[in-house]
Amino acid sequence: MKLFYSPGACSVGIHVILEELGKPYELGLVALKDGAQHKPDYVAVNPKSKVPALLRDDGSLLTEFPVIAMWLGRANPEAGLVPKDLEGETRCAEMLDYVCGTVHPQGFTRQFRAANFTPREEDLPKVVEQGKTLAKKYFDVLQATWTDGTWVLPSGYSVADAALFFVEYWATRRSGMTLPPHLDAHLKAMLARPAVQRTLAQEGLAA
Ligand SMILES: N[C@@H](CCC(=O)N[C@@H](CS)C(=O)NCC(=O)O)C(=O)O
Repeated sequence: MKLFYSPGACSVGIHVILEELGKPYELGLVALKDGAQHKPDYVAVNPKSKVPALLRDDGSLLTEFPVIAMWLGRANPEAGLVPKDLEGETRCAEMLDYVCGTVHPQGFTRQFRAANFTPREEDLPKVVEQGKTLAKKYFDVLQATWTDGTWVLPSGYSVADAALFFVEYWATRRSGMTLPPHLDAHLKAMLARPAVQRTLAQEGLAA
């Protein structure tokens, strides 16, 4: 398997899952800061020009964070990273979808790629502010609906934790935000995991 990633991008969550699984994989660097996602060699691999993308051993490519995360979890049941019961799996998918479909694009893409949201240069600071306001609102929803314990699911650590991790990491390391208590404790618990520490070190990111 080969993970196409960019340091500190949302692909860091899939990188964490691969480290948790402990099976061999390769990393393919797609440096977003250099626009590598639009260069022909990567577009030939992933026409969507996004990371993460996972090249599987059969040569097929998977894209979209929630799908890659669920596939890795389901393909490696012994790791216990996706609940086996219907309710647990559904709640796991619910968090993946919220993080990747709402918190990431509406909260953080607004902050990091404000120009995607307005053609008017004078509006860029407002878009960034709007992103921060939305991200705070989404984190407050997660705080208010937190079930029990350290991890996203009451049944224990899952791929949903790796998804929540990347937006918590962005919030605190890139956006200067303060997380509400459950999320702050969650981020600290994530940072204490050896798989997360290896991932951050491999991507050259601060713990
Ligand atoms: N829907 C995709 C979104 C992935 C995404 O937006 N990735 C960002 C990095 S965090 C990216 O590749 N951005 C490059 C660009 O937009 O040009 C998913 O969930 O995997």
